[in-house]
Amino acid sequence: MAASIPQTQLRKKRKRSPRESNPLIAKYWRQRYSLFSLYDRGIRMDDEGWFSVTPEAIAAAHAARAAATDLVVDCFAGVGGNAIQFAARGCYVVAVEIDPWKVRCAVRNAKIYGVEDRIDFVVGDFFLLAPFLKGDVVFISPPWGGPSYSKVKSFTLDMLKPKDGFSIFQVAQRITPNIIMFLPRNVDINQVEELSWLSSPPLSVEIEENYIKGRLKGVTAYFGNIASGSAGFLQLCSGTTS
Ligand code: MGP
Ligand code: SAH
Repeated sequence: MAASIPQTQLRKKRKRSPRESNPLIAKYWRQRYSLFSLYDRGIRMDDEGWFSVTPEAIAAAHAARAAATDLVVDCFAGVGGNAIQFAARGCYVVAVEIDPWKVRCAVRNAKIYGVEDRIDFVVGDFFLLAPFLKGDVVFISPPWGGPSYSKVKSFTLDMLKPKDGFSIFQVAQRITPNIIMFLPRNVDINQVEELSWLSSPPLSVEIEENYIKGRLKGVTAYFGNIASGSAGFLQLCSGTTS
């Protein structure tokens, strides 16, 4: 009589992908199709790219604010999540990113989405390049200091990297007052509103919450002509994305 083999031994163990077993990346890997719907076509990211890329539906909502003919400057382009959606909207994009490896990923990712012809990738420091850049819309999603950003009750703008949010905004404003800023969900909203007062007269500002499958992922502030609402008055809305 054949000895019975325990069921647990019979079940073949599924091989976990390196990303699935990397504790830093695993939770973002599980969300991979909401980050890039075309993920399986060969999307490339590094660790920072995984936890920083804007989910596709949110990036598409950002892009929908621009006119199809607009020139957009993406100041901190990462692996291309936002630049790709602006280009897919029809905009022409100057995508600035300091890390050459991320730019290589972004170029490849843009090719997968068929929009590489609409994006000029620039490897460089946004603060050095800004005086030479022109655009109808500026998009800002700087580093938030890694996934631990959510540990604090209130994320203040001085916690943004590589400079505080007020300095970043002031540099961006010299390109155009039409600014989109993607910020942590725990950001101090009063400080975000204060950014509009850096301009004289104050800029219109609209603040939107961005959800994916009912979970709050971030907060977007729109300034200038792309904000709904009147100058100096905060327009708060809950823009459920997907
Ligand atoms: P999260 O809060 O780290 O993950 O990032 P999640 O899935 O909401 O986890 P939860 O369990 O805490 O709910 C949410 C989103 O914020 C990411 O998908 C990115 O789009 C964005 N994001 C996160 N970080 C750490 C950064 C960052 O440093 N820079 C930028 N620009 N975006 C970030
Ligand atoms: N919106 C992007 C994610 C941006 S994460 C996406 O959807 O893919 C922020 C990026 O800013 C990081 O990739 C980081 O390398 C880059 N960065 C940091 N300092 C910079 C600087 N001084 N100039 C340009 N890019 C910078």
